Amino acid sequence: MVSNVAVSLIGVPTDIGAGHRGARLGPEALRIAGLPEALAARGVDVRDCGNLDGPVNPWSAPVDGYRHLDEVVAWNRLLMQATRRELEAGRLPVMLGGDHCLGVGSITAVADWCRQQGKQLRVLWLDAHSDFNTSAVTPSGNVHGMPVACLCGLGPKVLTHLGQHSPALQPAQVRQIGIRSVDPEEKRLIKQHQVDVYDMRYIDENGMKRTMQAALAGVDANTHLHVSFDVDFLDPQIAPGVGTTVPGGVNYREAQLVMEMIADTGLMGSLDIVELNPLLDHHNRTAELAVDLVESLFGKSTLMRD
Ligand SMILES: [Mn+2]
Repeated sequence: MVSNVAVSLIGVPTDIGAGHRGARLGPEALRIAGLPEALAARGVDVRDCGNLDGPVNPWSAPVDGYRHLDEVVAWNRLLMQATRRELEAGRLPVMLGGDHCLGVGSITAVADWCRQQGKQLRVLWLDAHSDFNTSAVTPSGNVHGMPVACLCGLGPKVLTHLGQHSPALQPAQVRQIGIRSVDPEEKRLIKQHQVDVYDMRYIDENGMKRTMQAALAGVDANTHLHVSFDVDFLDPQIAPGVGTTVPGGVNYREAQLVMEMIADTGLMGSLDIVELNPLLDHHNRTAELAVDLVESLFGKSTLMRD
């Protein structure tokens, strides 16, 4: 049970970096699925900051390898500022996305904050994809496939230099879990930059407990854990409401274990919930599942313990 935690929900209703429209409805779907009430029931002090208000999605073709780069930057700058504000207020920011390009803004703010506070930052990237594309190798130009690369200094200067330091992150600070779809050139980049990837085969062979022990190895009381939860991490059979479903994902029990093992550390300092697309969902069940898992992140156990 997490207590004395103050959480700020930051809605970011945009699909500016995605290949399908609809993730802009994610924040409302998470609220309707009862996220604020569920956290309050855990004893969490919840403040819903409402939604950020950024540019509309022009739904235009890529220019120089990026779709909607100006708008992507505008949304990420707004989110970075909002995230920093909540961190400075001593609160745990929870970003309600929106697509995963927004991870640049939230994590840049968190990285700046951790540097300032002398904290070690570890990013857990729960995702079907590595999101390590660059304009040179992206098949689509959709920036939601690029945030990890941007955070590690590969990408357009407007995104790699969003915060006070560039790069915001070193690849060694990132652990990717659930990966099962990586573009060929992206794979080369991941290997070159030595990103620590726990793909589905690793999970199949080692089990989720050992996977999480490996991903959490080396964290200590001075670690700030940032969890970037792309809903496509989950198997599409249980989480159909995302634009980029990939079969063979994490099942319900595995996902619960991931969340509970993160909660057990007591180190989570910030969270993204991204890529939920209610237009592709069935009766909001994916949002309800996301809320269920976030409850576990905040200490609700499915097991007969404490
Ligand atoms: Mn993603």
